Amino acid sequence: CRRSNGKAMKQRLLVVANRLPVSAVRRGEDSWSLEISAGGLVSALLGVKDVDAKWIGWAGVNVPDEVGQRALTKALDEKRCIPVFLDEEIVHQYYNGYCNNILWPLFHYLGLPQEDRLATTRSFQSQFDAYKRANQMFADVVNQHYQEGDVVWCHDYHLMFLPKCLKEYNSRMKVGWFLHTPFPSSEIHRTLPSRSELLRSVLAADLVGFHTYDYARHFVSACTRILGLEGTPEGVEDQGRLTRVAAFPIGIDSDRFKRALDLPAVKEHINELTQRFAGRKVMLGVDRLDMIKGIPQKILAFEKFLEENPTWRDKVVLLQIAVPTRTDVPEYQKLTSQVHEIVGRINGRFGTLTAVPIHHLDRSLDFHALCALYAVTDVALVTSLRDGMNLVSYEFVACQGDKKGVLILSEFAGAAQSLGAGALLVNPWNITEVAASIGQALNMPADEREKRHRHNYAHVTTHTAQDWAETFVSELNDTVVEAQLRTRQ
Ligand code: ADQ
Repeated sequence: CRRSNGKAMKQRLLVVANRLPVSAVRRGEDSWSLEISAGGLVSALLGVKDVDAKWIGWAGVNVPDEVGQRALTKALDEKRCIPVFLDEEIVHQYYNGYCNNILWPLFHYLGLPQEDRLATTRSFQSQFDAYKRANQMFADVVNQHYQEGDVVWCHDYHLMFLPKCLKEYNSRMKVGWFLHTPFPSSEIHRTLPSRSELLRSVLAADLVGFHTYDYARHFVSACTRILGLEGTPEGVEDQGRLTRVAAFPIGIDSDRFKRALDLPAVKEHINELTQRFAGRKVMLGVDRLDMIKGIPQKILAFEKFLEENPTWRDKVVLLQIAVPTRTDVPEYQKLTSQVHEIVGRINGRFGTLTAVPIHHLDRSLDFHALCALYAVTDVALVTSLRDGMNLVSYEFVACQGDKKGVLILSEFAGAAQSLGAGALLVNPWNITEVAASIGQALNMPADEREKRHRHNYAHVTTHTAQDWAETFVSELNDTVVEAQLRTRQ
């Protein structure tokens, strides 16, 4: 706490992310309805003690007129949110272009776009320019709302240019940056045309955080190999100034899941699902429909398992819930059709008149329905090809009470480093291995399931989202002091 006029004041935290945690729908010229999304990040930050958090970000809608902008700003203010207004063109170039076509696949080891080279190079530059312009617009809004003593926490690959813009406004601003995706090997990052500029702007932050130690190490290697700077055990040093680099593994608000399981409506839903799938083991996949989640690989592994284990065919069902994302992008449309085709083939092959082995839903489920599904699941299958952390694996563990289901988890998800001892780790590219792990999970003796579950449950309930946020913010406070001391020495 800070003190002002003898009164204790909470420290203000400005959380800057591409998207605000609200969905905004325009109801009239000057009226908006807002719904706050109760995701992990929101509950994490609400739970940080002695901190008064405000969000800054894009509301996800184009608001070209001033009347609409004023009304939305006012409505958001009540939710402790501050909007950054981005027009359609900049969203197209910055968000769809540079963020999602370039940085997202690259950071997940899928490489840079490889269509017509010249076209890519040309559009690459204009997309990068738009990225920098958008980051500057975020910085302008932060600067307008910043007060001495505030801490600014920037999130994710959308805002890698932001720390530099903020420090240009005010070098005493305390700035942290956290990446929610993996940071790739420096050999991958090297292929990015704007590799140095992005690294330098991230280094302007006082604290740089990643989900795992490996990502932090990759980042430090990129700074040493590409920029020729010195990596130290604490971070990266440039002309006497230290940028602290560390791992801060995120968690979930596990109590929120536990509370949901006690609700009568959720209990009823659990009973319905239990009856519906009686006599069958339930396997579950919950993912955004994205290339990185390895959904086709997962389904092919399940097919292989059914092929090799005929006695299981009418005793197991795979529920795959996939929320469509970026539905306007041809690559994502292709992925959707590919998944549908594989599911159709497998259901045609192994289904009967009364039952099919795979239930695939292209949609999001509400929180309570999701909790009920996690609770009735015997085996959760997370086969991401790369994933910063993967919270679905945590949520599944949090919702397993007496059931003590098994988690099959990709070794390429950050969560493998925290839940690795309790889960069955797999290489999602190796379909034979995943199929064998499905068999191992379904046949696992109760005492082994119990032991593995106990390990994971202890981790998920003691490394929560709130701990994650608190640790980052407190380390950010300490680090800035340390960095300033060092420059003064
Ligand atoms: P995501 O790629 O979105 O997040 P993940 O961590 O699994 O991946 O979080 C997804 C969230 O969406 C979970 O809370 C899950 O419950 C929800 N969700 C997914 N599918 C759903 C469905 N069909 N219906 C309802 N809800 C669904 C990014 C990174 C991750 C990192 C997080 C947090 O890619 O690696 O773990 O940020 O840092």
